[in-house]
Amino acid sequence: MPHRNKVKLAEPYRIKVVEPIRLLKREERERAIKEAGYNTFNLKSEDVYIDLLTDSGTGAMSTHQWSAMMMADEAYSGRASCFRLKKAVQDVMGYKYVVLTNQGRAAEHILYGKVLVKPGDYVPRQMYFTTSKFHIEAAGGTLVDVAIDEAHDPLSRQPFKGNVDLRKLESLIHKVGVKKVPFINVEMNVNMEGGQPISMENLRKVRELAKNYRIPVIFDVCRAMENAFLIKEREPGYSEKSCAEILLEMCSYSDGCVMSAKKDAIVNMGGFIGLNDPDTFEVCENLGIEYVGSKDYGGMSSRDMEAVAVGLREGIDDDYLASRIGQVRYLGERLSESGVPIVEPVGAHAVYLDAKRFLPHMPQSQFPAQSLAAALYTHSGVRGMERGVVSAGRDKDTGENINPNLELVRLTVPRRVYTNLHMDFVADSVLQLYEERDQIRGLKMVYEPKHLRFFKARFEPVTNAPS
Ligand code: P70
Repeated sequence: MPHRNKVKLAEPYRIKVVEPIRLLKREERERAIKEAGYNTFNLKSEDVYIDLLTDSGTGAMSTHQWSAMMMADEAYSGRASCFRLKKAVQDVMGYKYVVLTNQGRAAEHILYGKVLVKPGDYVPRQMYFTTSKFHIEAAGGTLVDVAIDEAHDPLSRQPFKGNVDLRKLESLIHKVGVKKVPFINVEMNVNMEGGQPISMENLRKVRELAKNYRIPVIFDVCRAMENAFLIKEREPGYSEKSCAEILLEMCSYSDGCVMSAKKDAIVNMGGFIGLNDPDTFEVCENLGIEYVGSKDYGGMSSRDMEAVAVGLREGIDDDYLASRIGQVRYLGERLSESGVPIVEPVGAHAVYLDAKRFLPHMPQSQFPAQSLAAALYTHSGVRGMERGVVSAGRDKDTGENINPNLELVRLTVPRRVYTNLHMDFVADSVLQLYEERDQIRGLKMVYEPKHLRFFKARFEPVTNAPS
């Protein structure tokens, strides 16, 4: 949080509307998690006390956003709301052309799946994200991890663990040939690494390398604003710049982006593709009309668009970002000070429990992160999300489970929703659970959807009988 005369500033807002929550009794929570197949995605949200499943679409909107929604122009075509949103994207991120979608994965479907990736292609990206990987693979491509080695090590305290390993990137291009690399995909504040930022220096170098090979660079900017704040804090030469200036420079090193507005733009629904090339824009806009909605709304109502337009400008405010990231850090520091194993350094949008070190007695075949997320809910009504072997899915060629090095439970903090007392409750509960960690039992999967299995998979506790 920012300081004034060494006194920590409070949140830059006051709360006008509240949403009651309550903690169910232990027996009720046990019943709820069993009925949910030990998958926190399957829980009813009214059975959850503190919901840290995701920061996506769960933020609290401001008075400015709510009042802008009243000004929405819901005409079919030529909507004023559409122009306001496109102008906001141009002002805040600098992309010339905007294709509206309903959320991030629709943008990925169109740009990655339908336009850029051909069968047999390879797409480098720091670390996979589930929906991005799905759309690249569905189009016959392969996602290749070009994250620096430190990204796979939960203990490395490198300040920019989200950096691209340029050696890995270049050797992939040499190995498969430049024609088989349709674009370089760069994520900001890399989600599956624990919310780790990429540096401006690295973005610049990726851009130079891409230029040499004439490969487009496409960013996933859903948490680029939070990444901009970490550049301001950590990278030499940026402390005097505003996050808004930093974000514009970041985006200048790309040819386009996909955006899930549900994160940094603090809305419940929305997304877009940002582009600088008019021909790619034309193709994407036409596909948008086929798949999501006509060009002036793209799957959003104008109310949604107005909220995104305002949210984009609010989300890049320095004081807001300091308070938001300060809260996540507060939770992370309370846990790490007490010896709970988490991914270091604490990310911008979430704290990630390291299930391998939390539950050293549990083999990865018993889904430690899934088991820990279920145990945390049962213990205290706090809902986190598995980000380990269940999320990683199966190898598309061998059909075997992919066993990622990072076996994590993500405690994702919604924007402007909880107070630090909520964070204290979460920290105290995780600490208590850590003391009882020997009692946490593993799980076996009893229902497995073919794709993106983590959303719907079901589990049962393993019995003590030898398997
Ligand atoms: C989360 C959400 C969404 C997301 C993302 C990045 C880096 C694209 C998207 C897709 C929601 C989610 C999605 C899949 C699995 C679990 C959770 N992330 N790129 O909670 O955007 O959801 O709008 O289609 O993080 O991290 P959208």
